[in-house]
Amino acid sequence: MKKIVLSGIQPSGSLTLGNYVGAVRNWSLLQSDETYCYYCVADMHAITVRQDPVELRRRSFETAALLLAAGIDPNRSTLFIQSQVPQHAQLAWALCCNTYMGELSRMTQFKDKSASKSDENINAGLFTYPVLMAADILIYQSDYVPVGVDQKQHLELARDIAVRFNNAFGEVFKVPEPYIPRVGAKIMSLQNPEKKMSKSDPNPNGFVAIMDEPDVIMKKFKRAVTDSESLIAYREDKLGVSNLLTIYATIKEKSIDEAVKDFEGMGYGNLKVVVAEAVIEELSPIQTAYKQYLANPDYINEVLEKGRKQAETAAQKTLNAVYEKIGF
Ligand code: ATP
Ligand code: LTN
Repeated sequence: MKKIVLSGIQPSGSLTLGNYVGAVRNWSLLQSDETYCYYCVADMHAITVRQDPVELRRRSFETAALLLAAGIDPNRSTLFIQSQVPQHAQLAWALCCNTYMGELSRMTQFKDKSASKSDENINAGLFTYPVLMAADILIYQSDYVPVGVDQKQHLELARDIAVRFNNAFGEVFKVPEPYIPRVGAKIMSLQNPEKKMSKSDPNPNGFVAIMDEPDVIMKKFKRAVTDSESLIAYREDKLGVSNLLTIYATIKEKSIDEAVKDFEGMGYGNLKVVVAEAVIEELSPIQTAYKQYLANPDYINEVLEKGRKQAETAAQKTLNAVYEKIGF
């Protein structure tokens, strides 16, 4: 019996180094003879923030191309667009009716994302977002969900919902486990190392996009905020420097201690250049592959159509069981 892996990413901007290190890199590494993976472009999650329709469609497509370029193999994994598999939305409703307002109010992502808005401008989708995410996960009977640490709370909620539903109606859902990298689970903004690197950051200097040109990547790292101590160490009060060390360690597959040793005796100027070079080297083959995939849109459409069919078949099975239990 293969373990089922599922994850998703929103097409809400250009994929960042944070998305790559915290999640997508693991998506690719998790493909093995012992697993079967479902990876989705979460366009339904993206519309919790107003999107331009033409742009959203283009970005969903490009995100799929980037996932292929980052190593998602459509012969071993199902790659699909969330909105093309309507069972997710159908299950989400059933789960909504088994989720408490109190639970959703405690979600830190909701609190953060709604903090800047007045009450009447907060849409209900932003509030029920984690229920749709639970549906994404539970509908495939997933064992593991590779995500960055910012999604841990949503995953715990998905587990709670699964257990609650199973207790009320009988065993239907497998209870999933998060799969969070030990190092690199939260890459911070290069401009404000107290904030996570985010693709919807209005300041592009805060994030490195996977498709940024080498000179842009170098410039962004050179401008990265550090501190005035001039000591390369991994410490809680040195968030900027620690973030650079984390990026380097994950990409080079080294421990933090080994990373610190590599920079012994160097200054911040050198640190920034060496980290930037490591990032440029890591992203270069992905960038090349991405351009090749985009030049062949028919192939991407074929992959997504195959993915849609495979996902739909698996999803419908769980949905049937749920509908049976509920009394539909
Ligand atoms: P947005 O800024 O639009 O909220 P995002 O950049 O947070 O988007 P998501 O699509 O919400 O990206 O996340 C996709 C995956 O990337 C999730 O598993 C998430 O945990 C991970 N991720 C996002 N940002 C980071 C980060 N800075 N460090 C590590 N992992 C991250
Ligand atoms: N909400 C996630 C993206 C996402 C996801 C999922 C992650 C949508 N559906 C299912 C894991 C499993 C985020 O990263 N913001």
